[in-house]
Amino acid sequence: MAVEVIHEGATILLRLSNGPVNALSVGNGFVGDIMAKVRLAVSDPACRTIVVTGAGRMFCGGADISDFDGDPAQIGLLRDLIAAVEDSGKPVIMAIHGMALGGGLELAMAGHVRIAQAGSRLGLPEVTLGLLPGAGGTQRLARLIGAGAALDMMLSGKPVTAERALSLGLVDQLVDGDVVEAALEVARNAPPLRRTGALPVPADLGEAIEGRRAKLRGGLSQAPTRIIDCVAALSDDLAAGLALEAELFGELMRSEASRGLRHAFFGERTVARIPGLSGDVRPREVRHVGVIGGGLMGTGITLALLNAGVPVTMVELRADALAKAEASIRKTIQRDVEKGRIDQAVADARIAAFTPATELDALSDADLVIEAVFEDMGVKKQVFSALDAITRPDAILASNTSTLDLDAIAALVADPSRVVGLHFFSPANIMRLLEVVRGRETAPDVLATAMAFGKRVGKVSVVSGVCDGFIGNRMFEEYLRQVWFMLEEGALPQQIDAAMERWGMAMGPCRTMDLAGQDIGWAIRKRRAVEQPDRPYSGVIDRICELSRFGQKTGKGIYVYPDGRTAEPDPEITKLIEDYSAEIGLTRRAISDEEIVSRCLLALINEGARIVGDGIAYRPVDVDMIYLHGYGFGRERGGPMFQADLMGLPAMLDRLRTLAAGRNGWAWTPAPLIEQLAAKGGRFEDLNIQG
Ligand code: 3H9
Repeated sequence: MAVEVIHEGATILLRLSNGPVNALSVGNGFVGDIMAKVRLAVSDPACRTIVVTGAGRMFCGGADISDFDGDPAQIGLLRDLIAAVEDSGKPVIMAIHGMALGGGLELAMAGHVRIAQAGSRLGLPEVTLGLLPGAGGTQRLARLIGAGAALDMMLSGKPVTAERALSLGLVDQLVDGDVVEAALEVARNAPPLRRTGALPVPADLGEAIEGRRAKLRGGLSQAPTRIIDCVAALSDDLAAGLALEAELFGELMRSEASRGLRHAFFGERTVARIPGLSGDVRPREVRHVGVIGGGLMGTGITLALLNAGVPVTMVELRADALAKAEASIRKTIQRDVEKGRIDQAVADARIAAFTPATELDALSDADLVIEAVFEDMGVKKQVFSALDAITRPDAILASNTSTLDLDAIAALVADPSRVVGLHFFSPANIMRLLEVVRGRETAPDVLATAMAFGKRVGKVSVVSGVCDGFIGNRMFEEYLRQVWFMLEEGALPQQIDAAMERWGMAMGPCRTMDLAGQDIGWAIRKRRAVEQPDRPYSGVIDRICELSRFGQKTGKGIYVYPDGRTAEPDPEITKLIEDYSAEIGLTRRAISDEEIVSRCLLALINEGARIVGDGIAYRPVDVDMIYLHGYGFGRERGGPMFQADLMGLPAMLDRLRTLAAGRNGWAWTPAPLIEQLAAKGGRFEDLNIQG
C-alpha cells in the first residue's frame, strides 16, 4: 500500500498502489494516505497541476468492499478525499488505464480532466453489490453524461469502454499510447478547473427518471430504486444531493441484500483457495481434452469447453449417438451466432476445435479426460479400465459422476492419484457451478489442475469431498424430503413453488424436479428405502411417479405442460395429494408460506452444517457458492449458511429442536456443528477464513 509521489517539473504525479486492484481502502489507511498527499500537493507552492494514476494493471477497482462491514462513519473519508480533489485550486488530471470502477470512477469524476487509455473500461457496478454509487457518483455522472445514460450505467452496473466513455463525455481524451505521458502533457498546459459538481442539472432528468421508474422490477435489493431516487434529487444544491446519497448508501450497506451480495462477491473468490495446498503445487498443463459420452451431459460439457476455447475430442462408441451429439453442438453454436452473441468466425473456430471419435484410442494423447457415460458402476468400470491402458500415465482422469463413489472409481486404475471428480450441472454449457470432487488419493496437483481448468472454462469451482450426493445433492435431498412431507400435511405444489420463488429461489422445488425428471428422484428414493429404512420419504411423490408422470419431458409431472414448457397446476394431482393425506389418516392443515420457507431453508442449513462438520466442504461459504451457482438460490440471499448466520445460530437451534419434537422429528436432529457454534456464540462466517 503506497502513494508514490513523483515530481515532474511543476506537476506532481500521484501513483496509487494498493494490491491487485488499488481498492480505495479506508481501513488500511490508503485513502488517508492519498488525502495527505493530495493536500501536500495542493499546498506546495512549486506545484501547479496534479496527475493521478494507478499502479499495476488498473486505475482503480473501487472502494474497498470489506470496509462496508466496518464502522460506516469511516467511509466518510473517501467522500472527503473526493471533495478535496474537486475543490482543489489546482487542476487535477486523471490518467485512466485498465479499469476505473465504483469509487475509482467517482474519484476520477472529481478530477478536472479525464484521459483514458484505449481498451480501458469505466463503470459504476455498485448495484451488483446491492449498493448505489455512494461517493458522489449519482450526482456527478448524470451531470457529465446526462441522466438517461447515467441511469443506464448505474442500473446495469456494466462498465463502458473508453471509446464509449469518450462519446458520452465521461472522459475528455482517449490515447493509444502511454496515458500518464498524455496526462503530463495536458498538465503542462494548465487546463481550466472544470468542476463536475458545478455542471448544470441535465435537461433530460424528468423524462429519464420516469422511464427508468416504470421499468423497475421488484426484488430484495432496493438499490435500483435508491439510485433513481438519488438522481431524481439532482439540483443546483450539490451538497444536498450528496447528503441524500450518503444517507441512502448507509441504508443499503446495512441491508440483507447488500450483505448477501457482498458475501457472494468474496465467496466466489474464497472458494478458489484450497486450504493446506502448498504454494509450490503447480497445475498441470491442459491442452488436449477428451470427453467420453455423447449424451446430454457429454454434449453440454463439450459445449462449455468449446465456448471457452478448449479443443475437445468427444468419444461416443455409438456412431448414431455421436452424429446426434455433433449436430446438437453445431446447432447450439450456430444459434449463438443468430442471437448475435458471437460472430461466424468465432463459431467456425469453435466447431473446428471439435473432433468426434468412436474409439477411446483417440484419447491416447489427452491431458485430461472427462467421463460422462451412464451412471452405472459396471459401465464406469469398463471405461476407466480402458482409459488406464490407453491414456498417458500423467493424464488426469475425471468422472462426471453425481451419485457414485469416486474412490471406488479411482480404485479401477493403477494410479488413483490421477483421478478427480468434475461434476458439471446440467445444462453444463449454461450452469456456472462445477463441483470438483477430491478423492481420497487425488494428488494435490491434480486437484489444483481441476480448479485452474474450471476457472479457465468460466466456472465457479468448489471442492467437495466424497460422500453420497456430494455437497449440493446431499443437501437437496433433505430439502426435497421436507417438500414432499409438506404436500401430505396440507400444502399444494403451486403454493410451495410460489413461496420459494417469492423468497428468492429461481425455481420452486416441485417445478425443478419436474424439469430434472421425477424418475431420477424416484430411483434415489427406491435406493434409500433399502439403505436408510429409518429415514422414510413421503409416499405422495411416488404415487405421482407410479402414473409415469416424470415431469416436463413426459408432458406431465407434478404439473401439466399443455405447450410442452409452461407448468400448470393439475386438479388431478391436487386430488391425488388430498386422497393420499386421507389414506394415511392425516387431516390436512393450512401451511403458511413462512413455514414453507423456514422448513426448506432449515433442511438445507442443517445438512450443510453436517457437510462442513464432516470436512466434506472446506468452509460454509463453499456450500453457499454451490447453492448460488448450481441450485438457483437467490444471490441476494447469500446462500443457506449465510442465512443461518443472519437468523442467529441459537435461534436456529431452538427452531430445530422444536421441529425435532414434532411430526417426522427424526429428520431434524441438529447437526453437531450448529450445537457447537451456538454454544460458544460463534457464526458460520468465522469458519470461512481458512485458506
Ligand atoms: C464502491 O466503490 C462504493 C462506492 O461507490 C462508495 C463508497 C462510499 N474491494 O476479481 P479479482 C479483490 S463498491 C476489495 O480476482 P480480476 C478480490 O477480492 C466497489 N477487494 O481480479 C481479489 O482478492 P483475493 C465497486 C477487492 O482481475 C482481488 O482483489 N467496485 C475489490 O478478475 C483480485 O480480484 C466493484 O464492485 C474491491 N473493490 O477482476 C468492483 N475488487 O485475491 C469489484 C477486487 O484475495 N471488483 N478485490 O481473492 C471486480 O469486479 C474485479 O475484482 C475487477 C478485477 C474487475 C476489478
